[in-house]
Amino acid sequence: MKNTILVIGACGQIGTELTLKLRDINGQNSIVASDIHEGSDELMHSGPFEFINAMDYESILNVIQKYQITEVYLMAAMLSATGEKYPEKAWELNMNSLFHVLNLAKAKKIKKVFWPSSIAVFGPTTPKINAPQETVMEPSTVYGISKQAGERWCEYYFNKFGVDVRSIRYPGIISWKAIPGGGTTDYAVDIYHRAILENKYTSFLSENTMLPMMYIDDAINATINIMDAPSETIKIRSSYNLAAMSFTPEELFNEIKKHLPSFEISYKTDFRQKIADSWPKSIDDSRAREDWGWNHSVGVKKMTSIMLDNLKIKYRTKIK
Ligand code: AKB
Repeated sequence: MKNTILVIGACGQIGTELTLKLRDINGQNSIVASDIHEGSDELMHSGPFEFINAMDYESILNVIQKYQITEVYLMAAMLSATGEKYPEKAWELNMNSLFHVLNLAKAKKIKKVFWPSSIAVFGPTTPKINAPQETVMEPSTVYGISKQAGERWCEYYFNKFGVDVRSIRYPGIISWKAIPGGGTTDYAVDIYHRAILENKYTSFLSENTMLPMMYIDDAINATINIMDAPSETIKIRSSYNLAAMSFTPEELFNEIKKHLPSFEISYKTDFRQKIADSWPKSIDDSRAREDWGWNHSVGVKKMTSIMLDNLKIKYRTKIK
């Protein structure tokens, strides 16, 4: 039987491009997008869309039954920076939505689940360089705590109930189609928009803050590849480390400057600096490479060309 996929949180930064790619691969009618609000025209016009509040079990179940959904990608979450402003809401959204989907899989209403974790599961006591797959994890943000707890629950549901749940720890994701919302790594997206629109940028992270990052195409490929991999190759049922590149705001600025020589940067750090300082600078993702063949293809140079080329087109009428 053909798989029918529901993407919850389809209008967010990753959800948007994930849904479009899944529709390209599987045909538009096999992929149902859902969110609490509408998304881009491209997303809304490329296949079915349903309003779903990820905290409402019944609304998820109704859509699963209506379309005979077999797989769910749960992309709805409150990220690290917003989570610090609304700790209880972040915990509620991030945990309740996960329980709903895990319980639907446990009840055999769906066969497979993708749930994203994050580098935010790591904390100040984790090794900073090449953070290992298995290591000390003492996350200091609400978002990180929810992702760490979520990982434990995923592994528990797999071991106890045989739920086929798969997960990766996303680093900061850089993309141009949809804007990220409420993350600490968002500067690495914002900087490109400001470069094109204003030729200057004020970074909320300091010049030497190095963080693990990834271009969206690699993140989408990893997500689809881990879901397509044979079940026995997925040996880690909490969440896989995943990496592509690490850079600082200053290094990114210098790369953009090669394309826009008069681009200027200044630094004004805020509460997000402390969050960034609690995360590793780089990640050891050898297990994902060994187990299910993960490989990244975009580095900082290529990403910068893609971002600037596409944003120039997007903002054609607004560029000063
Ligand atoms: C954030 O900055 O909160 C996210 C993440 C690293 O999960 N982009």
